Amino acid sequence: MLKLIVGNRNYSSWSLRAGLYLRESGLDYEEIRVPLFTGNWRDELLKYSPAGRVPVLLDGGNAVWDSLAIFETLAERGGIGWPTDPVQRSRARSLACEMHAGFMALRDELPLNLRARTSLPLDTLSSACRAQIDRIEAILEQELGRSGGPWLFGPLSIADIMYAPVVLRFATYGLSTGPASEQFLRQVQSLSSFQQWLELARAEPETLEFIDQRLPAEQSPLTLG
Ligand SMILES: N[C@@H](CCC(=O)N[C@@H](CS)C(=O)NCC(=O)O)C(=O)O
Repeated sequence: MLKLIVGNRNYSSWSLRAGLYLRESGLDYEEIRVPLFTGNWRDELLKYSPAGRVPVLLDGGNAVWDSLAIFETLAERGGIGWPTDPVQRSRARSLACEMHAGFMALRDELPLNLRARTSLPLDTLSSACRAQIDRIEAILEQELGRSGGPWLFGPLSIADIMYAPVVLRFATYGLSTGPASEQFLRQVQSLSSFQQWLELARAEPETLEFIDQRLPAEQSPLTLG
């Protein structure tokens, strides 16, 4: 059976993507959690993948690491793939790669923290981060406008999986970024796979101070969200 190695479900955005991908693809698999930054997590991860990062897919004796490699591999086996139209497909691939390789300020300043809710004024963010938020809104607005929804290219595709965590970050930090982000957020939250993941995230015992400290002191992520 396929095995998927994931990190902390509350904090790891790449694990979330892979978890959504496998659940939505309806593939039979087992999830193994290695909580990052906890105990001997690094040694534990290195047992599964030389890259030492999550997610990792174990397919018998074969390890597939890095999210896009996992999605491409499983798309060949009936998992969620790309739009069928070649032009749409190349756009979807471009957007997926843009997410995979970029948005660093946004990642640094708005770390994933699914169970937390706070309100972060936009002017506390760097101009690079604000420009990246604007870029996300523009992407979502353009693609949802073009496809008519419910997902970026109509049916759920790898591109949607790539953009799902970013709107969840906007929800955590109470950022009102625009109607397209809000529409896309509602769509992600409507997935039973996401609700299941969130429930597991809420039940995780560990907290990561360097992420939680992004929240005002009086707001504990364990009691909010
Ligand atoms: N390019 C990788 C990124 C994976 C990644 O950075 N995962 C984070 C968790 S979200 C991780 O394993 N961090 C461990 C570390 O920073 O050493 C992918 O697409 O899967």
